[in-house]
Amino acid sequence: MTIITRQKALLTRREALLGGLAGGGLLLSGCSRILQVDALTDSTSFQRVLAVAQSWTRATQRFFLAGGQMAKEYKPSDISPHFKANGTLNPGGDDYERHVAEGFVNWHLKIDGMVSHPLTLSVADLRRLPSRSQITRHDCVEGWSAIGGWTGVPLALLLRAAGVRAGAKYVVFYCADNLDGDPAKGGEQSPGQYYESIGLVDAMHPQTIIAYDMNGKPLDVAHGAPLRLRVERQLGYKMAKYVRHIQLVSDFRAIAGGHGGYWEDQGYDWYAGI
Ligand SMILES: Nc1nc2c(c(=O)[nH]1)N[C@H]1C(S)=C(S)[C@@H](COP(=O)(O)O)O[C@H]1N2
Ligand SMILES: [Mo]
Repeated sequence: MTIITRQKALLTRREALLGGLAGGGLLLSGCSRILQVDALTDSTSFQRVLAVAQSWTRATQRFFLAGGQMAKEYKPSDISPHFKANGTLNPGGDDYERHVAEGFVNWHLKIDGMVSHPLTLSVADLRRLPSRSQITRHDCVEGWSAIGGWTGVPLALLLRAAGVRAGAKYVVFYCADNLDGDPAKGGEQSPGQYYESIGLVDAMHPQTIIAYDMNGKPLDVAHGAPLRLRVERQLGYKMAKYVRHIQLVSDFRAIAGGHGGYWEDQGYDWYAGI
C-alpha cells in the first residue's frame, strides 16, 4: 500500500472514531481490508472513550455551572523538591514484580459494576486519551503536606464512556497492595488489601484524575505506579495508589470491612474533605 493510501485510510478511521463509535459498516465502506484489521486490533474500550472525549468538555462546563469548587493549583516553581511517599512504598509480590519488570505494558485498568459498558484499558490506552495536568498540594492526615504535579485521564471521561447506570452512588478503587500480608494470596477484598471509594460528585470533578505521571515523569513505584487516583479536595488516604480495578456500586457496606476504604475500616472518616 502506498503511503498516501495508508494516510487516507488512517484519516478515515480517525474520522470514524471521532464521529461516533466505529460501526463496522460505516467504517469499512470504500476502505481497504487493512482498515478492518486495524479496527479489530484496536481496543474497543479505547475507541469508546475516544468517541466520548469530543463532548466531555461540556460535562466540565456543567460542573462549573453547578457551582463546583476547584482545589488551588500551584506554579511549577512551587513543586516540593521531595514528595514523601507514604503507606505502601512497594506492593511487592510476584504479580506486581512481573508488571514492574515488564514496564507495566500488561497492566490493565478494569472499570465495571453498575455501568452499561465495562471497560478494560491499558496504561498505553490511557496515555493516548485527553489528559489533565495539575499542580496541587497533598495533605496527609499524619500532618505532612507536599506539592506535586500530576497528569492523568479525567475520571469523568472514563465514567461517561462506561455509562454510569441509574442507582450507582459510589466509585470504588481496588489496589494491588496489601498492608498486612502477601498481595498474591488474597483477592481484592482480602484483609489488609488497600481500597478506597468516593461519591459520584467527587468522581466527576474536573480535577479528579487517574494519574500516570508525577512531576513530568511516569509514576514511580513508591508513589503508586502505574496508576493512582488524585481527588484533590480530600486528604491523602483517599488517593488510592496501584489502582487496577474501578467498580461502580450503590452501596459499599458489603465490600471488605464495609466502611468504604482501608483506613475507613480502621475508623477514619469516609469523607476526608480539606
Ligand atoms: N494503594 C495505596 N494507596 C494509598 C496508600 C497506601 O498505603 N496504599 N496510602 C495513602 C496515604 S495515607 C497517603 S498520604 C498517600 C501517599 O501518597 P504518596 O506515597 O504518593 O505520598 O497515598 C494514599 N494511597
Ligand atoms: Mo496519608
